Amino acid sequence: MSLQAKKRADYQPPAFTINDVKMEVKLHPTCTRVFSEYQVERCGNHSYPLQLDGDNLKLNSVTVDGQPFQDYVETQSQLTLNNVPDNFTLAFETEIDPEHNQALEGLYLSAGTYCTQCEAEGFRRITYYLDRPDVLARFEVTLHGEKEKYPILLSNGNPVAKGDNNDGTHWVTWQDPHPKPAYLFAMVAGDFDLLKDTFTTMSGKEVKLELYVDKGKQAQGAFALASLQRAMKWDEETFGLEYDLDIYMIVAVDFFNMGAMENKGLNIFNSKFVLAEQHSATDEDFFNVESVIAHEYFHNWTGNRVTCRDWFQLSLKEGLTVFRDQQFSADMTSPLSNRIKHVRVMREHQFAEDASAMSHPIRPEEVIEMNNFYTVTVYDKGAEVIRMFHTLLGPEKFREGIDEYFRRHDGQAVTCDDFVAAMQSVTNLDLGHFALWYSQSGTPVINVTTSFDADNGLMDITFSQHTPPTADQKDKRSLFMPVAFDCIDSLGNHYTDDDGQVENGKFILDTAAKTLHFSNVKEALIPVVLGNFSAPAKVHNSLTASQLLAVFKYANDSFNRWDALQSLYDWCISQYESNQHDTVDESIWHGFEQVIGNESNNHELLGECLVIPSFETLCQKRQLVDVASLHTARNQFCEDFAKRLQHPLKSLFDSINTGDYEYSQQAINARRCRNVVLNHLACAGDADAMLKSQFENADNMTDSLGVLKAAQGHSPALFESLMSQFEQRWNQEPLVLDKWFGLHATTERPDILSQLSMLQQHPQFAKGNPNRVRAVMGSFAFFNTAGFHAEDGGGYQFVTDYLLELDAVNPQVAARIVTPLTQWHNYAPEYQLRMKTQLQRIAEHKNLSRDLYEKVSKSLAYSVTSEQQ
Ligand code: B3K
Ligand code: ZN
Repeated sequence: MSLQAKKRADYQPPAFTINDVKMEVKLHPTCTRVFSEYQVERCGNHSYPLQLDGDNLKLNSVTVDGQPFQDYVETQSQLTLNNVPDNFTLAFETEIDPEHNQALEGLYLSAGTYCTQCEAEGFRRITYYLDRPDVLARFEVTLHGEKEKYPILLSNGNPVAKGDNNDGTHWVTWQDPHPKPAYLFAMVAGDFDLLKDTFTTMSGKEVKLELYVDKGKQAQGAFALASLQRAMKWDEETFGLEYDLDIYMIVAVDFFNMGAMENKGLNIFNSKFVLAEQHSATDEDFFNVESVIAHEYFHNWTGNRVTCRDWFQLSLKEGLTVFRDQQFSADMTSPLSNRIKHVRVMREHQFAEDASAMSHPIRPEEVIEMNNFYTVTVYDKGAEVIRMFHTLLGPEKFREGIDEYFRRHDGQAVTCDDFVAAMQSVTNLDLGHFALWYSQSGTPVINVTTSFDADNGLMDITFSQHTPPTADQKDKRSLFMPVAFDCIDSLGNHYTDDDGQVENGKFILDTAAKTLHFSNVKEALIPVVLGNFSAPAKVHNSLTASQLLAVFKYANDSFNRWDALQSLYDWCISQYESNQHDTVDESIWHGFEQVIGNESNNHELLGECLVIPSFETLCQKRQLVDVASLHTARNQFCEDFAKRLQHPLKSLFDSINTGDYEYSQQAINARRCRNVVLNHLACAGDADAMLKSQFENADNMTDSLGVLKAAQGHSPALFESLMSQFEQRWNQEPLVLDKWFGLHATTERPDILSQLSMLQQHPQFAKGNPNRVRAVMGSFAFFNTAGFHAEDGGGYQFVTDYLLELDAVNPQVAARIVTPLTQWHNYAPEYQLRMKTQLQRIAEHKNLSRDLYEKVSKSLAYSVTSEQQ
C-alpha cells in the first residue's frame, strides 16, 4: 500500500493507451473470472514497459497477439509487461471475490445483487487496466450469470446479443459506442422490478428509460423516473444538451458508499435517492431524489462526454454538475429555499473543511487517497465558483462559454484551465485573476467598515478582503469576487453610490480593499452585502440588532433578509454565551414578533427564517468553542424564543392548513413552516396533545417525522412511545428504519452510548451496510453535539472504537465519519486534547487504510497559528 502523496504538478500523459476493450465476465460469488482483451497502442517514441494498475487480483494467464507471454512482473498493485510491441492485442484472465468485497469498490455482491463502483480507482479491482481518466476506450462486455438468480444482466451502452449456456447460466453482450474512461464502467446482475418509460429528445430520437428497483418497490420508483424526464427536458431547454444513447438505465441498490454514480448509460444509485412515496419519504427525500437523479443525468455531458484529465481536476465535472443540478432544482422548486440549503452546507461544512487540516483548493495539489477528495470543497465550493462565472458573465454569456467548452472538448479528457479558457473566449473580464479560486484554498473574509460624516451628509463604505492562512497554504492573495450590494436607511430608502461602481446590484472586489462613496445622506446607511451569497466568503459587517431588523424588512434580496435574521440570532446567542441575556431586550423580541406577524402568509420565507442557526453554523463564527457553553446558550435562547413568541407562533401554526397531502411547492412550504413552528411550540412546553394529534393524523412522512423531531428534544416520554410505534410500523422498510436509527443516535441523553450499543445490536443493524452505519455512527458524530463532545471524552472514544473496526471493512465510510474528530482545532483546548488523544489511537492502529491514514495523520500534524484563529 502506497502512503505517498501524488502531486498535481507531476502529471505525465499516459505512455500507452487502450482503444478497445472486450471483456467476458463469468460471475461467481467467490471466484468471478474476468477475461480481458485490449487493443493497446504505444503513445510516442519510447521503450517503457506497459504498466497496468491492479488491486488484489489473481492472474491466470497472459497473451500478447495470441501468443503466451511471460515477460511480466506482477505485484499487489501493478502488472508490468516488458518489451511489448507498439500496437498489439493483450489478453489475460483474472479472478476476483465479489462476496467478500465489503469495501464496495470494484465488483461486489451484496443482498443478492452484483454491482460495481469504479470511480475513482475501482476498476483496477476488477481487472488490470490503465486505470486513469485520460485513457478512453470503447467497451464491449459479455456477462454470464445464473439465469434464475440473476435474470437481469446489465452493462454500459446497448444490448447487442444474448443467449443461454447449457449449465443454467445465460449471457448478455453490451456495447458502448462512446469511448470512456474505466471509472465510468458498470455491471449489474440481479433480479429486479422494472419501471419503463421513454423520452423523445429535441431532435426526435426516442430513448428507452429503464429503472430497476428491488422486487415489490415498483410504486416507489415513479417519482424518480418522472424526475429523469424533467431533467432531460431541462438540459435540452437550458443548455441545448441532448442524450446520446438509445437507452438510459438506473439501478437502485441498498448497499452503496455514496449517493449515486453516473456510469455511462447505466447509473447505479443508493436506493435512498430513488425510492420515494408520500407515506415513507419526506419532502426533503423527494427533493433529494429529483436533484441526485438530475445530477447523475447531467454528468452525461459534464463528466462523461467531457471528462477529467486527472483526478486533481475533479471539480471540472463535479463543481459544474452540482451547479447545474442546483439551477435545475431552483427551477423545479423554489430558488430561495434552494439557495439557503446550499449556503447552509457551505457554512456548516465547507468553511469547517477550509479551517481544518484537510483544507485544499477546489483543485487539490496533492492526494494520498483520491476517495478522500470527494469533498464539500471540490463539490460545493466548486459549484460556487461556477456560480460566480454565471454571475459575472450573466446567463447568456455563460451559455456561450459552455457551448464553446463543448465545441472545443467533446470527447476529451481536460483540465480546469481548459474550462476557464473556454469561458475567457467569450468575455473581456480578467478570468486569469478569477482563476485563483482554483488554486487558493481557504475562506475569504470581507470586512465592511463605514464612516459617516453627518455634517456634510457623506458616507463611505469600505470593503477589505483577506483570506487567513490554511493548513495547506500560508500565503494568500486577493481574490476576484462579485459582491452583490444594496444600501438602505432605517426607513427602507435605497441608495446608489456616487461613482457608479455598483452596477446591476453588484460590484467587483478584486483588490485588498475598495471604498464606495455616498452623498446627501441624512443618517448612517446600512450596507447589505453578498446578496444571494454572491461569493463563498464570510462577511464581517457589524450591524446593530435594529439595523438587522431593518435589513429583514427592507432589503431587496430575500437571501439577505434571511441572512439578517440569522446574524441577529447569532448575536443573541452570543449575548447569552456571555451571560448578558438582558441585552436581548423587548425591542428585539418585538422585532421577531413582527417578522412572524408581517410574513405570516409567506410560508416559504418563514419556514427558513424561523430556523435558529445550527450549532455547527454558530461554530464557524467563533474560535476555540467551549462546546458546553455554546450549546447551553443556544438551547436557552431557543427556549426563550419559543416561550416569548408562543402566541404568535401558535396563531401561525393554526393558520397553516396543509390539507390532504399534495406534492406541490406551496404544500411543501406550508408543511415545512408548520413543522418548524411545531418544534418551537414543543420547546415552549405543553405541546404533547398537538404532537400526538399530528402524529396520529399524518398522511405523509414529513409530518410524522416533524413530530418525532419536535418530541425528541422536548418530550422524552412521548418520543419513546412514538418511536416504538414508528419502529413497529416501518420495520420492513430499510430507508425509513434509517430515519429511526438516526433519530435515536441524535437524541441527547446521558446514557446515549449504551443506546448506541443497543442500536448496534439491533437485528437490522449491519456494519456492512453504509446507510445504516451513517444513520447511527455518522448521525451521532456529526449531529449529537452533547453526546459526541461529552466532557469525559466518552463520545470521541466510542466513535474511535467503532471506526477502528469499520476501517477493516469499509475504509471509505470510516474516513467520512472521522471528519468531526479531525476538526478539533475549532474547539477549546480541553476538547482538543481529548479529540487528539483519540486521533492518536487511530494513527497507532495496525493496518490502517490509506483513507484514514491520510486524514488522521494530516490532522495530527496540523498546528494552528494565531493568524488562523
Ligand atoms: N461521481 C460520483 C462520486 C464517486 C465517488 C467515489 N468515491 C457521484 C457523483 O458525484 O455524481
Ligand atoms: Zn457528481
